[in-house]
Amino acid sequence: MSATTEFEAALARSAEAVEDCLAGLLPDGDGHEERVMEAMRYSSLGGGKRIRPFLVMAGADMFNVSRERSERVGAAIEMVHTYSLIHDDLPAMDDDGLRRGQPTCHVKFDEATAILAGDALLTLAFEVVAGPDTHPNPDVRCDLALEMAKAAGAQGMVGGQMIDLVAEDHDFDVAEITRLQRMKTGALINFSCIAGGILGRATDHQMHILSAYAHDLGLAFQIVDDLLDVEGDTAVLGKTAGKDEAAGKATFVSLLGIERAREQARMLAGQAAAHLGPFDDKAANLCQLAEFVVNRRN
Ligand code: GRG
Repeated sequence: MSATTEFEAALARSAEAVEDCLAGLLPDGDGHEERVMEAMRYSSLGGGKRIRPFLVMAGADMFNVSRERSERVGAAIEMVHTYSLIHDDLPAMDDDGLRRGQPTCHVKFDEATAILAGDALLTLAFEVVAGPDTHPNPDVRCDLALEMAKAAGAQGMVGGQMIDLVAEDHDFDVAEITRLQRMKTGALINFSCIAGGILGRATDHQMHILSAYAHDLGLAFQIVDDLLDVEGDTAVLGKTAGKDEAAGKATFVSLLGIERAREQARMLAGQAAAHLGPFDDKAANLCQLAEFVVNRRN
């Protein structure tokens, strides 16, 4: 089996494992609250590349953490990610009708249910991370919850989303776009990369390496997202293409041009993998993921 095929198989296996874990963790009630639970399951199950859980699990594998534990943290970060997508698609934000190839949560259900489903997913993510099955040591669980809160909150993803909303009325330069994206997309990617180290009680030096990898990977991921918005096809993307230009938003592509943006993404992915040198072969999956991120089509 070639290295690429092996990696794709590993990605598919990890997506399947996180899907099973999510299915077991998501509530499935039958009272009057059933509708919000249905919406949570609708948006969380059966779609998405599951890159963030893969980062958690591949990182945790380097420290010999059991898959039972890392899958729970992978499922939790996927819940936070799914909440952000549900809320981002709302009419008050990006107002989109298509996500992961199917109608967005508020279109399938209604706005109020979509808001509640997002809220409940975010809350459940913390319940999962704080649960004793995630790690027997409460300090580890507390560290995970702390870092996940920082990544999701006003100094991370929510702050980045706020900057993105005001960006439409400003002429942002590359430095400002980089800061916005480091918060909006990079913060959750950073948490996903360091979570394995937290679970595995990595040294400060090892945590530093994981953060350096996350920094470059997150930016590469976002540049490719901008490229796909320009060059991608709605059917393949599973979400509406061409939205940035239609909204008149400055992106890495509008500021750098297609070729320089692509070059920059490749350079960052290579740099991300290079940071992992000290982990040798143990980091093979994380190195391959960096390559996957720049070659992805959706
Ligand atoms: C509403 C608090 C709040 C935040 C929204 C994440 C986000 C912030 C908005 C999503 C809009 C967007 C297209 C962001 C660019 C990067 C990104 C998060 C893309 C989607 O992630 P993928 O490609 O999606 O991992 P899948 O569907 O594969 O999980």
